[in-house]
Parts: sequence; structure tokens; C-alpha cells
Amino acid sequence: MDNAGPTLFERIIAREIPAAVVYEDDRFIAIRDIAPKAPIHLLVIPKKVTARVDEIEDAEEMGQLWLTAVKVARQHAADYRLAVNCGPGGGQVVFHTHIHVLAGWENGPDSD
Ligand code: DGP
Repeated sequence: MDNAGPTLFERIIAREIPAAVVYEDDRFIAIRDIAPKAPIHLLVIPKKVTARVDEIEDAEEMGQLWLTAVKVARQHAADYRLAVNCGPGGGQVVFHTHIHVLAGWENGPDSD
């Protein structure tokens, strides 16, 4: 990470920017995506900042991130898609690691 100042998601965690928070504990926050690409579209975000998921080297940290994403997903849907965009070429635009939780389609993700 460089020292370019707080990330967008750090500012959301600090309540400097409003967001619809659906889950929070001491290590993670989950919010509704501002531009949803599914009927349910959440972002699960570690409070410990890394720019992209492949910067997380600690297995416990990585495990807790995915366990939290699954927990949050199950709180909203029985079936869901978890997705990570990694780097500009992977579609990432916010460089603070996050997992997308996408769900709520009538007949699966390719039905709408
Ligand atoms: P990615 O492409 O993986 O970096 O996804 C970033 C997501 O963040 C994108 O789906 C839109 C969402 N997003 C961007 N700005 C905001 C914001 O200010 N608030 C919320 N809740 N979501 C945002």
C-alpha cells in the first residue's frame, strides 16, 4: 500500500461517507453496493487494509475473510455468488480488498 490517504472503504468504515451497513464486527464490515449488479449485491470488506486480495498472505486472515463473506451471504440468501475482482485488468476499481456477494435472482445469475 502507498500512503495516498484513506481508501474509500476506510472512509465508509469511519462513517465519513454514508453506506448501508448490513454487518460489522471488529475485523470486517459488509455494505450494500452503491451500483448493484444483482437484486442483492453486498461487499464484504476487511478493516485491515490491503489493496487487493492477493496481498493477503496470512491464511487465518484469508480464511476469516471468506468465512465472513459466507456468513453474510447466508444471512441474505440461500444461494449466492461470491466474486473478487483483482487488479484493473480483473475489473477492480476500488483498491481496498473486498468480496462481492451477489444473489437474489429468480432463476440464477444468468436469468435477468
Ligand atoms: P470492484 O470493481 O471489485 O473494485 O468493485 C467496487 C464496487 O464498489 C463497485 O461494485 C461499486 C462499489 N462502490 C463504489 N463506490 C461506492 C460507494 O461509495 N459506496 C458503496 N456502497 N459502494 C461503492
